[in-house]
Amino acid sequence: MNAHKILQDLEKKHPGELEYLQAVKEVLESIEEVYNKNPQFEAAKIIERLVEPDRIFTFRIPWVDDSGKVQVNLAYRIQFNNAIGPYKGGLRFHPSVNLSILKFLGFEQIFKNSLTTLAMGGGKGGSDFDPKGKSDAEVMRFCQAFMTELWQYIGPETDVPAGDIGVGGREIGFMYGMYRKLARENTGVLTGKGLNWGGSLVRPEATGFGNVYFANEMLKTKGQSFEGKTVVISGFGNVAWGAAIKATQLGGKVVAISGPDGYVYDEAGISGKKIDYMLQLRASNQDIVAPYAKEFGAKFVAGKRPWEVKCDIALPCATQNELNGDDAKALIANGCWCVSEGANMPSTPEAIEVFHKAKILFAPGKASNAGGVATSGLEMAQNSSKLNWSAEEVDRRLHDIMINIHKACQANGTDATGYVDYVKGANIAGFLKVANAMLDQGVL
Ligand code: NDP
Ligand code: 2IT
Repeated sequence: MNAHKILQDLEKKHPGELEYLQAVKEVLESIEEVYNKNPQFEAAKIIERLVEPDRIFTFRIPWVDDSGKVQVNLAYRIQFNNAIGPYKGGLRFHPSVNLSILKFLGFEQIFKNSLTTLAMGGGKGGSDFDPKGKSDAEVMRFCQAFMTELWQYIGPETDVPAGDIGVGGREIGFMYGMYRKLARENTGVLTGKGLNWGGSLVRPEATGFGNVYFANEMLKTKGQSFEGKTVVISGFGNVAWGAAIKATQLGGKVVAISGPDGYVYDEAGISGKKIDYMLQLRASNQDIVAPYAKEFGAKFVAGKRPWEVKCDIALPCATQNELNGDDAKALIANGCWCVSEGANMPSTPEAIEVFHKAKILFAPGKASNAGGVATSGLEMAQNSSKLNWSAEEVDRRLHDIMINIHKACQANGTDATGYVDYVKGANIAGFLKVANAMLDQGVL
């Protein structure tokens, strides 16, 4: 494989799809050496078959808002690769959603799902619908309209969507209801369901918990733990919330969270009731974190990201490319020595280079945020067997999965000096399983 040549071809075919090209470039660079050592991959054109999705569905969603006006949104479902299991991945509702963003997310999902050790392929979908300022009734009508189109492409053994930015329990509920009505069946076709209708305990917390479990494994390699450490988190959504709970439980002090409007600095630590308040903020559909500062007498820094706050551990949990090279330098200058991504691709390539040069602990999202989709896989297992597991059982399995992903990264990413390049490790381990499955199954 000539990674440079493949990228050049992709740039020509998909000009302007910056996030997608960024995600592909990172994987190609990480796996090039292993790929070229195994000529069977080249002979089967594995990489050419992996970088393009199996198929993309694009559809239009008309719906009626509360004032009686007709609104039209655009939506997609990308089925990227199902060599090791049904397509699996979230749905994102955010005005920024476009094909490039969903293709990057779907591509990353292939390797992430492979790392979980469970049988799940990669997929992603969503819409440019903006939940901000919408009433519950509007969200319901949109979700129902969305599902009247999506339902024909998905199924419990075919393609199993879940939540992502802008899609939480409420949206999954509205979509599941419509699917059930159209398909006339009750199955585990979506994950992140409510507990009364097939959901799994711990799924809401799982991405954030998993991220902290992964970070803890990294800290252990240095004989350290979360105890007494200062933690900065970006975002205030589902992932940030779970990470704040677990980091606090393990003895860390979370001093910052953020939103598109700026960040909150709470020197006393964001714990207990204050973490519960994050849920209220999200449910308000207002898209701002500032009210936290007022409620709890903390400092609000408008228009800034939290990477200027002094910390030991940073957990970026908001969105892609939210931490650039300068932010990375600022973190390191302030003493940060562990960064574990809860979001998908939050660090730019320049930021990752800064972390690697400084030899700090750095975990890429496809490894460290895999706990969310892994627990979706556990929800699917419970649905198939028509059983519910206890919170302890799910959490134990999630914890084991994160420990195993950490081991896989170490096994494939440790260099001659003993430094672990978790990006390389995650990409190689995730890739090999899928590539070998594709080889076994012939040219498809
Ligand atoms: P939520 O919608 O619950 O929260 C998303 C957070 O990111 C919010 O704080 C949101 O603020 C902020 N955000 C979104 N877009 C932007 C933007 N363009 N600029 C600045 N801030 C932004 O989503 P999740 O917590 O579920 O998702 C967060 C990240 O974690 C995403 O990268 C997602 O892909 C990833 N992830 C999620 C998993 C899950 O299970 N939910 C699993 C694995 C990864 P606002 O909405 O106000 O813009
Ligand atoms: O990015 C992700 O892994 C998710 N949004 C969760 C996907 C899932 O199927 O649970």
